[in-house]
Amino acid sequence: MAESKPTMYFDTLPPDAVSPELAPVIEELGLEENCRELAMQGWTVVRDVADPDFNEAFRAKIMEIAGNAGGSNMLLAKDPIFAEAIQMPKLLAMAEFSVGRGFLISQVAASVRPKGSPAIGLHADNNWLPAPFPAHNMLMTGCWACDEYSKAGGSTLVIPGSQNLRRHPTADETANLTGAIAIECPPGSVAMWDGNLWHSNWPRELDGERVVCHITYTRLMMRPVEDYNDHADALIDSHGETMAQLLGREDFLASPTGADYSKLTQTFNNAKR
Ligand SMILES: O=C(O)CCC(=O)C(=O)O
Repeated sequence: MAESKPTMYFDTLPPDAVSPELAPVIEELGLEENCRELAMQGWTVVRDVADPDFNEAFRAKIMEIAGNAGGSNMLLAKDPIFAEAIQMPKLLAMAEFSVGRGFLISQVAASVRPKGSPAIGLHADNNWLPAPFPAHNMLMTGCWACDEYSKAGGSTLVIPGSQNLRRHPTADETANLTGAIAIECPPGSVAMWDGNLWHSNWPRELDGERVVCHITYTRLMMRPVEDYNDHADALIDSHGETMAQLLGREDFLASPTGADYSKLTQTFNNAKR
């Protein structure tokens, strides 16, 4: 039987619109208010993403893999529970709303923060995008709070309104954290934000540790059309450093080991020049 050809769209959905195809899913999952909050304030908390048994098993697995090191990444490759987590229906629906149909997984990492853990530092996750940030969101991060999120417990901090500035914070803004508030939510919730929102986390003052899985979904665009991965080593051997840059080997993205943090600042700087 001949395959039917998809009809070409000639319009683009506005950044805060839910597509007609996604609307019934959002309604069934009770996410209308979350979509409104994510569009209007740049962040939202989705509760009960999984049942308490899953949350408990998820926390235990993260502790097993990352407990001693304080964190881990490339988690999809380390245990099947992460594939289950990133495909929870509420997360997939919010990701499609935020970063569009056909979105990709960008990062599945975990952090384990004991008492006294320092703050991560204020930033917008659009770290490798130049400002002004585009109207459509490019990157959606969800922090799966395996434990209760509170300020004393070292929860995520957000600067309400920063998402409207469509730029990276300055050094002063990063130091001052003016207007910062804590996200507070029960275990098993996922706090999520768009790539524009300035955020960090509070130092942890409580005993025990804060266990979080950081899940980032990204819009599908800006990948190269041609996949040279199988040819990259030979091309770089023959042509050197410029070829390494052209094939994405000189930045911290798409790293087979998760992220090459020695290249992180350089990558973020490149995006601003
Ligand atoms: O650990 C947190 O609360 C914030 C994490 C964060 O900044 C991120 O995942 O982009």
